[in-house]
Amino acid sequence: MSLAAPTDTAIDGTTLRVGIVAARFNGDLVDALLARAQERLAAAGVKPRHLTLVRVPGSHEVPWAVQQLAARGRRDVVIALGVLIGGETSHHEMVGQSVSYALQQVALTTGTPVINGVIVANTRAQAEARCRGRINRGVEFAAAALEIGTLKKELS
Ligand code: DLZ
Repeated sequence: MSLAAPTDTAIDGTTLRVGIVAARFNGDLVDALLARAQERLAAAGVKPRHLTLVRVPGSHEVPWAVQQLAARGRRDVVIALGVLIGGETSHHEMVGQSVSYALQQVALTTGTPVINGVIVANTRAQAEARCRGRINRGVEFAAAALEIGTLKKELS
């Protein structure tokens, strides 16, 4: 764990149904996030047959696919993964904000918790550090999914 995130490390994920939506844009970095998240889920006992992975072109398309997986309570939690990197404009910030808002809307309208694993970075170096460097966001996203997915089952 890269930060002292207040997550419960003793969660049993053997019955948890998890959806993951991963963007293809900046695919090498998204794949690094995905690999770290999947390792953490597997370590908690999440079964491969309970894990659904959907790929979409870019971060902008992530919320729609998350909504498809989250609808009708078919998953206990959905993790959204993407990497937005700044260029000459602030386009990445604008997309990052709209994606963040949309993901929260999906969670609130479907009742299925959504983990916002879309990294918004100003430079590729910042993104690298968060996806496959010293800051292990993939593990953090998975740990958050285990905790909130379990809570969703308990409260349902
Ligand atoms: C077009 C675009 C750009 C410039 N940058 C990124 C990025 O850094 N990260 C990302 O996930 N996607 C990017 N995209 C693609 C958009 O998210 C989207 O797929 C396209 O605009 C098509 O709707």
